[in-house]
Amino acid sequence: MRRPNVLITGTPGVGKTTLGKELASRAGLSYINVGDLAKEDSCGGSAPPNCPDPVCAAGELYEGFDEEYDCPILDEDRVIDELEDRMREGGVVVDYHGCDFFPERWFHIVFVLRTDNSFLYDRLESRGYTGKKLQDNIQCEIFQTLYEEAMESYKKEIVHQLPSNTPEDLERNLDQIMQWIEQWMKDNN
Ligand code: DAT
Repeated sequence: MRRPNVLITGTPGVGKTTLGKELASRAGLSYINVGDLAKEDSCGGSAPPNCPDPVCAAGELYEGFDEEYDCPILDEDRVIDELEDRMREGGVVVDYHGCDFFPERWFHIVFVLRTDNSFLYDRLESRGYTGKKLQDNIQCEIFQTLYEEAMESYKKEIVHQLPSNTPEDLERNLDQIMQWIEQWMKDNN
């Protein structure tokens, strides 16, 4: 049975993980958080390239550390190699705050979650973001950076924006995506 690959993208804090995990669970798909992929080893993702574990796969998925933003820099080519087989099989929900480095052929549909500033500000603040990191993420949402990145990276007709402000939005989005998946499965099997 063929199953679609779904990309959930958007600014940090818009609700990708909340939606992605619930969607995967309801639809019986697998869920991959690309940011967490590299953290699944003993260093906890916090310390590459200085992980004490000599065979740490996590360190291999990073190519450095961004001091300004206090976050690891993904080695995009290695992430792609790591995921290729699973993506070819299908049935994967991918969650990441970037989308231009994935192969276009991987995804059958792309959702860009959007959140109003006031909501997003509160969510990022309660996540402990402050100063430049907080401001830059808010600006990323204002400039619809991820939406434009998605529109440039995939066929426009497979890219959809979804509001992600309230729990009602979440439920509506889940219902809509579930319907789309069911239709895709009918059309492709
Ligand atoms: P992301 O994965 O995009 O960084 P998240 O799923 O971790 O975002 O969500 C960030 C916070 O916002 C978290 O506390 C859950 C909450 N949240 C997510 N979607 C929401 C929604 N539709 N309505 C209200 N809160 C939401």
